[in-house]
Amino acid sequence: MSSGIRSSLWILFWRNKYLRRENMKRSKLMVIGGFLGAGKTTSMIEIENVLKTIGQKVALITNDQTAFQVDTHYVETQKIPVEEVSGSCFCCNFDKFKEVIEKLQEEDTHFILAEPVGSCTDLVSTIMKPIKMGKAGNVEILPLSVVVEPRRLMDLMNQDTSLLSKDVYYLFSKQMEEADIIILNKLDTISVKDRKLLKEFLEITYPTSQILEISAREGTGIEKWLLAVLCSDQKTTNIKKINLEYDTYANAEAEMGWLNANAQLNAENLINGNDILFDLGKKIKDLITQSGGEIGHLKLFLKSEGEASKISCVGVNQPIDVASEFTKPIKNGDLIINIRATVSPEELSRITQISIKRLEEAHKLEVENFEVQAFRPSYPTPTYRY
Ligand SMILES: Nc1nc2c(ncn2[C@@H]2O[C@H](COP(=O)(O)OP(=O)(O)O)[C@@H](O)[C@H]2O)c(=O)[nH]1
Ligand SMILES: [Mg+2]
Repeated sequence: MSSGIRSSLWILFWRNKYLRRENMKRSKLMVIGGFLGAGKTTSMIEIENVLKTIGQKVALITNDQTAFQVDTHYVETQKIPVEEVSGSCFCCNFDKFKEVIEKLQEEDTHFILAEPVGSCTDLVSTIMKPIKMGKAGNVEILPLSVVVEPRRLMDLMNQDTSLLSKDVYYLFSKQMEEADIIILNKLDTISVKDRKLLKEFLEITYPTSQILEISAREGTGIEKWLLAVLCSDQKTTNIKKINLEYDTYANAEAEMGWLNANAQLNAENLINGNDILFDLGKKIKDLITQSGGEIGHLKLFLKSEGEASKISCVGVNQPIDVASEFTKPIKNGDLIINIRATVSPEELSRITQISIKRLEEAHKLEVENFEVQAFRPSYPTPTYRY
């Protein structure tokens, strides 16, 4: 190829790239915050289900302090495009968050749904305002929604600190204070009377937030939420800068031990993957209860031959919830464990090791290539804070 042709092609390439950028539709970015186990991931999957019916291309961004995220793998099994920011929260690793947003924009994603770490707050100052100011490129930022679980809200309302400390409830309350829209989730789990009580409490305590009610599990209230988000005015949303005591916030975050692990399971004979996962979850839950801790969110995920099983537990007094199951027996699989609980990282590692060992003995299987990361979240140091 002559150098003339080569340089013409080069000019054409850059011209097309420029024109593509110019004509590229702005992606909408919806950030969904909320405490551990409130139902953020479940809600995002439901939102994607609604948006795809009108031809919208949707992608999710998951976030965690470290690798091996159950949410990412679970969303993938739902056949939804997903990107992960791991190693720190969006606010403390804004550059990575920006990189992922730009990648999804390049892929012509109409709607990006992003879930910050469940123990994160101060999102308006550290995420929403920087994005509004163009720090993550040409993306349209939608109002901040914060999902809330009725049981935790009831404890906050009753000032009941028997499960979580005052500092954790401070963080939980700050999450709602900065929200444009507070989403009271899991309506299917509460009585009409409690629903009324909680809604009134939210309206009185957070008078500048819009309160909506959903059941992400049943898919109710999702369209109304989307309507509220899309009818909002950019000028009057994402503006609630909270007065946040960072030392108390950091203490609250660090009260939780964090454990992420992955491993391979190999069985001698065919086994029931659903039973295995449930057994493991039950053992971990029992040991956390015995050690006097509260579970923020315990998630287990097992994948084998294109199928997966996922279970979750969001409190020592809460049941183990099965989100998806295998339809046939398995012989091996990839296991991911995510635990956030008010237990030291060392204790969480010990609990996990014991539970794995018992699983091997009870089900005649081997757990191999076991990798574990256990720690307490470090002091939050946001990239931007406006
Ligand atoms: N009953 C009920 N359970 C729900 C609902 N939404 C989420 N969950 C369950 O709550 C647990 C935590 O949900 P998840 O979306 O992972 O929470 P996240 O940590 O906020 O992302 C899972 O077991 C979900 O199946 C709901 O509307 N009703
Ligand atoms: Mg989640």
